[in-house]
Amino acid sequence: MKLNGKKVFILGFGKTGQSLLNTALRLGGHCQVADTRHLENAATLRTQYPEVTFHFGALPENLLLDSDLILLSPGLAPALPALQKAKQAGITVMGDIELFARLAKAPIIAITGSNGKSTVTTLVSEIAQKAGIMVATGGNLGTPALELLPESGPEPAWYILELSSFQLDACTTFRPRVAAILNLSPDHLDWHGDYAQYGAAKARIFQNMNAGDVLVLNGEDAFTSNLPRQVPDSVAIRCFAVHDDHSDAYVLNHQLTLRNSGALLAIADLRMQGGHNIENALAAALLAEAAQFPLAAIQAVFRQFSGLPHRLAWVAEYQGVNYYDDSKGTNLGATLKAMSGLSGPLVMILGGDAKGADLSPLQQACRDQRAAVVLGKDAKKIAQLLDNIIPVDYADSMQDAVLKAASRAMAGDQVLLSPACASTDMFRDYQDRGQQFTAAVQELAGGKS
Ligand code: UMA
Ligand code: ADP
Repeated sequence: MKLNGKKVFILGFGKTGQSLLNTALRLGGHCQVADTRHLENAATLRTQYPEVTFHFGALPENLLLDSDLILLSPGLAPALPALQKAKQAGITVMGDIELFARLAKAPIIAITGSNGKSTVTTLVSEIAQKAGIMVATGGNLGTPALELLPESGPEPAWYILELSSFQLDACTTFRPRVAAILNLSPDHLDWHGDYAQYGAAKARIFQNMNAGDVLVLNGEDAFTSNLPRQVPDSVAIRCFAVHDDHSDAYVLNHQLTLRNSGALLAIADLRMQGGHNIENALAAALLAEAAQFPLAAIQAVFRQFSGLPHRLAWVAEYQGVNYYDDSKGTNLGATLKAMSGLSGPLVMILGGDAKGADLSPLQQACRDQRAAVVLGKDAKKIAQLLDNIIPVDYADSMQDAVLKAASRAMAGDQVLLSPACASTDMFRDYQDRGQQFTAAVQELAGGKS
């Protein structure tokens, strides 16, 4: 693919925008960049990329309409009026994953779903590496997909990509050879408009899959278990379902089991904790099997991998109360799973940006819990839901939230940070939120953890 002399407009200049610009320049495009923020490093950027025009603030609609190709960062919703006009004018609009798909030659394993993507992506990547197979892993997980393409030298045997609904929404020809949709629960509804469109974006992962490709689906999830009728007939579907021994991956006699290979590992030997991680392990095993990664590598990784940080991670015990960091619980589905994974009355730390979600199922889930501490943009919305159910305190910082949670907790309780919300209204990202929680808990516990 060449962009020689083409007028390319890059929208959004975060991690993805940077990778889009570098790639478009390499392909010979004449590039302009627009970002609605006023970036602090604007002057440096202009020196670093003298051939590129940068626009900060309102999107320059006229210039956009004069371009040949628009390359879109995932955070920008396609409903933006300027983008709608560009599409109507026949200008091609492409996301980073679509551009990546047109440039990459090696096959792709792609993982999406509302929750568990990063865990499953990391598991599959670790399995390949354990088996000595060269892979490049990224996407929504952190390293933008385009940065995985080698500037010179051979491509890896496989690319392993975690994909968000935003990224899939901007795909047209992208075809993974192996893919998974892990589950669906409400998230990013402010961006997509409604739940149906959010699900439709996820389903785009298989729109171009074909003969020889394998799609892994969750047989026990309301959305994914209904997808097979939409999947092209030529695609092999593999379902995981913890409780169904007619599926392709399930639990039987306390063993993770694959239909094609039999018992894989005792649940007790799976290092990751929590029922949701049994689902994640089954999904990863089916993906690894589809890519023909060896069983021994799957077993070894399942025994060793303890989970990613900020996913239901134990932080400390203080005065008989255990503190858990699930800062990556950024939507309702994740928080409900995290809550069901812990026993004992919980003191919940909730709140942030709910992204337009209806969080009312928290009422039922909090009924037998000790208390809640709420913070961030949607604190009031959550407090109103829970006010008549459990005691609710407002906090104005993470340190304040931890102190208030500690004063509500009784010996034997657990304090769980699983906010059901995005973090960026108060924190740099979910890692920053989790680190602030951990620091506050460790300070409370006097450095003991
Ligand atoms: N911007 C605008 N106008 C807008 C919105 C954003 O100009 O209307 C600009 C911002 O000012 C900023 C830039 O766009 O300068 C940010 O771009 P972006 O929001 O597309 O984010 P990136 O930095 O490119 O990071 C993205 C993913 N972020 C989102 O999809 C929001 C990262 O996932 C991903 O790791 C990275 O690409 C590499 O692929 C983060 C995420 O929160 C972890 N993802 C969501 C999730 O997991 O729930 C989908
Ligand atoms: P994602 O990348 O999709 O956000 P992660 O693997 O980072 O998923 O996990 C994020 C959070 O989602 C975890 O902290 C946990 O609370 C929850 N979670 C993980 N796996 C699952 C699953 N299979 N089903 C439901 N919730 C899950």
